[in-house]
Amino acid sequence: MQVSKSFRNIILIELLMPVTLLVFGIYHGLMQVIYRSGLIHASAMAKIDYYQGLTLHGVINAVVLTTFFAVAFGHATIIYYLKKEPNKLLSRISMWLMIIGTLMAAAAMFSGQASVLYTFYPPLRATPFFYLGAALLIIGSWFAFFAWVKVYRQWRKENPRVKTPLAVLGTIINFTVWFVCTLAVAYEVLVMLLPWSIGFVKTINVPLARMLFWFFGHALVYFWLLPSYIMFYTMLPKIAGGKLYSDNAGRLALFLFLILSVPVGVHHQFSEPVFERSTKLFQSILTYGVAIPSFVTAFTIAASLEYAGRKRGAKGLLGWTKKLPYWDKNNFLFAYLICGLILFIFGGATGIVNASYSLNNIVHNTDWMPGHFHMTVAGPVFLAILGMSIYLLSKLSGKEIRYKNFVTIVPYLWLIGILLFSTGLMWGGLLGEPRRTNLGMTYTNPENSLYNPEWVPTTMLTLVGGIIMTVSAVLYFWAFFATIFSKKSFEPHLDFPTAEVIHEERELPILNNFRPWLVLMVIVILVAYIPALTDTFKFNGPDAPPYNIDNPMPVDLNKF
Ligand code: HAS
Repeated sequence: MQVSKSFRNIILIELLMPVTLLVFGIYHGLMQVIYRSGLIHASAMAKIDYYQGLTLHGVINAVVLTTFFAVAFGHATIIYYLKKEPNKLLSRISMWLMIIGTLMAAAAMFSGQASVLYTFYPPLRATPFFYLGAALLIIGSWFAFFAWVKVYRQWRKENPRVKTPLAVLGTIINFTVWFVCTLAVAYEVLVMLLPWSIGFVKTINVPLARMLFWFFGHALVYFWLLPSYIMFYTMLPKIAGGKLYSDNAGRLALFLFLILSVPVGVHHQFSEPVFERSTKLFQSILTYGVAIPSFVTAFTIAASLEYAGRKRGAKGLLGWTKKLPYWDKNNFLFAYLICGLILFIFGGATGIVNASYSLNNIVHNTDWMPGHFHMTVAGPVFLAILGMSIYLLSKLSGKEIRYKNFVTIVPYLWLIGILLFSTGLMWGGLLGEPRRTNLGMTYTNPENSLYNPEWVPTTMLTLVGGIIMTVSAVLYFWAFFATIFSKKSFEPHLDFPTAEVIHEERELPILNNFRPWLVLMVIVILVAYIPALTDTFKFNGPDAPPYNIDNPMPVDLNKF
């Protein structure tokens, strides 16, 4: 279908800007494995300090890239499936707020005044520009959502009997979760961190700030994940050569995310004494609950892929796995989505380990954790973003993708890289290797009295994985930027491969109505978070003064 020039530009800018920043994000990822393996024993490289690089890596890859992509992909799905364009003014305001916010946060990080990692836990303190930038990025994404709600309501009025297209349902659910969870982080940033960072207030309630962060932080991971789920349900069966096994299953999974994505944040804080055991137990149970929509997805998508494989002539129990279009250059999206799914089998399993209160005690704050989350956010999420970004870039700019061989091989290299990298991290984690630590300065430096030879093979394996991932990313950038700089060769348009369903299922009104799910969402959040909130006031201890990452003394000591 045709898309107006202004929307084509909005989407293309929202894809181009984060992919360009990603060059720095990937570079700092490589630096992490180099520092930690002990290949260098330094606290900084090219005047960028270890924690500054780690902050750039986390914020660019996990916050900027994912938010921009979710908005760009959201615009594309709304326009394509509703055949209507959202309000242009709101969409432009959204884009500019996100760009300005990102530039402010980037300037703060590059200047070394915001080395607070992507979780920006107080009492670590950043310059106010960082917090303002983060707030603008989030608020900008809300404007896009407001524009979609408006256009969706119009569409609903005009099509009262038509089922909401699955991709649109997914987009609206995703941004509802996002809107609700970002209210908490907006409060944390604007009401707590910003005045404290400017110096208007001297101290901060650390447990409250962390709780508000994780209210946002775990829902954030599903905000990253749902665009990939939209692709798994609506596009993957088609590009695999088959059909979707169950549309109702997809709707159910998406609605379950609406009620269960937010009220699980305390599972990141199991080791914090501020929460009562009952608060932790309840959120731990809900965490097992939020794995259910992913199990539903695993079975539905596996059944859809099996159908595709059998249609391609597969025989036997597992013959279908060999008949899928793994190496089809003209259908490269398949490779990105299947590699993401394979990684998510391990990412999901390790998440379930984390959810157990007792097992969590062993792995929390060790390298197990980045091992887990690179098989989720750097697995299905990142690969779907890469695949879809170059796909949309080509369609909306009217340029043929250059170096399709590279584009097709990227996800397989990435898959191998992540498998080695995460195995190294998780193996190290089980041996007590700490996360967020420049191991090369001490534990992996034979000259240092703290040297621990047990962590040499683990960090070396992580290094090999990290190098393969970097090679894969370089090939992707090569193809992406070569495509941008190539000549236009066809009329720009928007087109998504969209799967039909295998059999028409009975229409269940509950799966086409947001209201009951929204009510349930509010109830579950209140039940899970009222005790958590009360705990942070009951057991919080004295408020904390600000610190910088490189100094164990509070900032501006004279004042405290
Ligand atoms: Fe997690 C920590 C629990 C999912 C990301 N998680 C993190 C952090 C991040 C993160 C970034 O309970 C660290 C934050 C920090 O900096 O401290 N996580 C879970 C659970 C799930 C889960 C239960 N996490 C994710 C996703 C993420 C993500 C998704 C990003 C996108 N996570 C935790 C916990 C912690 C945690 C604790 C805190 C730990 C601590 O102590 O700090 C579940 O949602 C997972 C369910 C997934 C499945 C897998 C389904 C499999 C599918 C693939 C099927 C394959 C097919 C292909 C069909 C049940 C869908 C077959 C075809 C062939 C050809 C083979």
